Amino acid sequence: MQADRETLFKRLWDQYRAVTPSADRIHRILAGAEDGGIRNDHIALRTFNLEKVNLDRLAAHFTALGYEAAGEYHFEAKKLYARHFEHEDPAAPRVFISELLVERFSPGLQRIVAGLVEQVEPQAVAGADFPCSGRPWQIDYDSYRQLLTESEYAAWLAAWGFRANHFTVSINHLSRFDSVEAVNAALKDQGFAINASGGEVKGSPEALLEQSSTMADRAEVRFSDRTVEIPSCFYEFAKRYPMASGELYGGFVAASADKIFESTDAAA
Ligand code: OOG
Ligand code: NI
Repeated sequence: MQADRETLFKRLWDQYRAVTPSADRIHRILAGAEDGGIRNDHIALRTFNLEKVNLDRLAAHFTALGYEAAGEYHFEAKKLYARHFEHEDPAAPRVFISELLVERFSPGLQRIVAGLVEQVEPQAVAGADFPCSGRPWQIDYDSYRQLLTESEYAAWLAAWGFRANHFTVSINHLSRFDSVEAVNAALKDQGFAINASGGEVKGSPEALLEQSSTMADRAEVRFSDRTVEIPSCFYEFAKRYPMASGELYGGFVAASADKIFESTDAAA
């Protein structure tokens, strides 16, 4: 079972790195000499809430590996619902899965998304590699642009499909940095853009979670009619604080997550 989990996370990581050249550079900056010392706090995946590919379908791959459903989160303005999943092994990253509430969008967006999901083979969704299977549909550039006018999330998902959209370094497990501010300063010094939506540090010690993220790298996507460079994936940094019990808080903070989603927006 653990071997299966390691295989899935290795595939997710390799798939993520392939379109996120910043990831290796950031690893080197944060871990320094003691490489291998990076602990992942969580990863995140995105999907549409249509039956064939919804949050539960993605989550099934993680619950099969021993993960259990934990917190749930609502994002009214972005029209998203999310849950996070935890594993009893503290070395296993949490998994944050969100889904777009497709029925709340225009008939035009609903039509495009239905056309994408129609192309998905149900056997592919059940396959062990589904969470890192990438984009199981064809999409033309105009449809991508149309989705972008209503939902950046919808457009990103339509272009990139099923993959980790970010990995998250656990600052609690770093030895050279102990705050989100210090991580941000080191990365900015090296020329990385930090997501400033809602402030460069999201959350607070009182909220028991502080987070920051880079703005996504850019990578080429092959649309059915042309190849275009668009935002790909980003890196996140999280520091958790102890609850009254002394145990580190394990959940997410919706107000912060709302801004982290914007890390895949095209840079302003
Ligand atoms: C997930 C954004 C939320 C967090 O840590 O709060 C998040 C996404 O961009 O898909 O990762
Ligand atoms: Ni995150």
